[in-house]
Amino acid sequence: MSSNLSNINLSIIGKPNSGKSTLFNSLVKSNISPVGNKYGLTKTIITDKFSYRNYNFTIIDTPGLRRKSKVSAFNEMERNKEVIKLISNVNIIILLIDSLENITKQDFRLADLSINRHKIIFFLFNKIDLIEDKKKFKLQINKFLKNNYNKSKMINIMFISAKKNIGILNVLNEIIEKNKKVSTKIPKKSLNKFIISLNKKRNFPKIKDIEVKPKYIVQLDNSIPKFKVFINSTKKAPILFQKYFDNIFREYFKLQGIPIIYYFESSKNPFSI
Ligand SMILES: Nc1nc2c(ncn2[C@@H]2O[C@H](COP(=O)(O)OP(=O)(O)OP(=O)(O)O)[C@@H](O)[C@H]2O)c(=O)[nH]1
Ligand SMILES: [Mg+2]
Repeated sequence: MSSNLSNINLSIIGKPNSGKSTLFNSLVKSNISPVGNKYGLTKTIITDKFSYRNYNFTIIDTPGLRRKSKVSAFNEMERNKEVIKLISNVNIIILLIDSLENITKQDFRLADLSINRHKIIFFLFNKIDLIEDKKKFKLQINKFLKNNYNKSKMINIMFISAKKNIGILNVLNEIIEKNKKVSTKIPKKSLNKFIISLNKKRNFPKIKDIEVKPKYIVQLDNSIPKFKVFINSTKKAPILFQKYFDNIFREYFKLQGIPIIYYFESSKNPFSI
């Protein structure tokens, strides 16, 4: 029976003491991975499985990632290789962040590594039970990431308490949704409809008085959202236009939190649709 289930592989990464092993244990409903307030408790990678809805999850608990300044150059290099391997072998990355600590450059670096490898990444803020005004905190975090991380539309932001079991099922449901989305093929008809609706609105950004607009979109790969976008310009698509396009495309197809790759190309015949 279980062979009919789809597989989702996920890795939990993050700083020491953020609660990775607590989350791991809560998901596999056991106490396999040691938990505690001592820094660097988990020494090796621990893997286990559980199933939820129609999915077989494989989950990997990892040793905490220390700040660069705290490890030697050699160890840092070795750890980097390990992290890249961890990221490459799964489809979902859970970056666990202690809500009482700051978001660091390392978090953004890990997100970049994941996005470049077309993985879905969750910024999971743990220990939310220790935050008094949860609503305010969530707004602050969302605003901070929007203003400080240029790929904020490619990440998922959620809040949990691994210890008090708050929000964990929400995360699993969201993982399933996002996993479905990266593997869906958008019908050609819908892509065309999107272009038509854009042309109707006609609020394209003007760059040096020239209106750059998309003419035609082709999805290149079924499993990773990769699109070739033909534009009316013979020049390289301006960054401003690329940003505008990404925003409006994600909004239309509800693709927040998914890595999307676009290739912008000039259309040979700029007057054709
Ligand atoms: N209040 C609160 N404490 C938590 C939560 N999750 C984990 N903790 C506590 O945080 C401490 C560290 O938890 P671990 O699960 O061992 O953290 P880890 O990320 O696996 O740590 P390393 O293996 O050292 O990298 C423990 O004392 C946990 O009980 C939570 O949601 N709320
Ligand atoms: Mg641990």
